[in-house]
Amino acid sequence: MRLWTLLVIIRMCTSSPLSETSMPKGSPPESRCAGRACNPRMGNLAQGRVLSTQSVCGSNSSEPFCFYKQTVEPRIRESCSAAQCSKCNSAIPSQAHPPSAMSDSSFRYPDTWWQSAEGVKEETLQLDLETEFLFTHLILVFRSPRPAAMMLERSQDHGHTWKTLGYFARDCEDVFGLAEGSPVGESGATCTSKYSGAFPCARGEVIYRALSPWHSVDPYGPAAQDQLMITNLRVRLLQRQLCPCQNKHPGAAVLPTDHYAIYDFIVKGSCLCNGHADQCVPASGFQHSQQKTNNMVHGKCVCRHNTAGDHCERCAPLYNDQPWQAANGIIGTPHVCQSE
Ligand SMILES: [Ca+2]
Repeated sequence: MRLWTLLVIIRMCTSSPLSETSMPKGSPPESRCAGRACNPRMGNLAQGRVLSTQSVCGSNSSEPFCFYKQTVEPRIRESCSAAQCSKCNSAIPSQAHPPSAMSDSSFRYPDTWWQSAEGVKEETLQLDLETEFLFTHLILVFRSPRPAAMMLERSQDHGHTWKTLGYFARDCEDVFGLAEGSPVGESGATCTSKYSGAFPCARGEVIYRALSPWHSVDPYGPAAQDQLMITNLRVRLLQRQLCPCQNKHPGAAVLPTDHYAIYDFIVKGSCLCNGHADQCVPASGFQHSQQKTNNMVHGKCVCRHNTAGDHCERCAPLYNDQPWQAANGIIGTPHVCQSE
């Protein structure tokens, strides 16, 4: 994943020399966009935004819960660590585990987490964005064992229609009736069992990449836009599973461990500017969540290359000599709009 991210960033920063004549006089300094395709920095789209869930632990009163900190599968099952117990209460800050604890900074607050109510079978986590963004990958870090089954879905029209991006299950055939790894119909989504093991019981990850690492594609081309553009992202947790250590301790079966818990919900992506901006400002309709963050990824492009619009999707007035084009992210050609 890191290599792929690096490749895309390198590609997005690739420059090609620009002749002086195509730089209009008196335009603002073009920085990283001068003479080449450019893109705003990537970040966590969930940070500073409202993430919603169906339930939260201790929403009405104090609720006891137990968990396992077993981070690796023990060589001998008998050497499993014992459960630890605590309680949650959403009215007491030190015992609250709200959805916002998943989207805070994983570096500054590595130990804050969201937790569902005890006994829920399914949960839906949803991120609603105020405009279109590019989404490249998702990383979830669980505090409970990862679900035995879950789905990732996205919308490109503010929640009117949804498409499944990925299926995750311990047994793809059994849960979804899908053969592992083979693309489903037109959507091309696949099912994987890689991220659904019961171990580790804490800090297990689920990772989804919107483009496969060997896929060479222009990030501003129509194919990538269709694959990467989102307005909403939804994760459906469909089946819980217990930490296998729970069976190894007498009496542990009755402990309250029936919940989902997640440390981090990281939605890697960027503002969508068609290769014509390296900076974005708050889009209309943006509502700041209560959490403070310096690393917001905003949605309205500060357009360069004589382009205009929230996503630099058209030429600025008086620069319509040629039809508008997205920049080319592979070879770096900026496709600057020219004056008439
Ligand atoms: Ca956190």
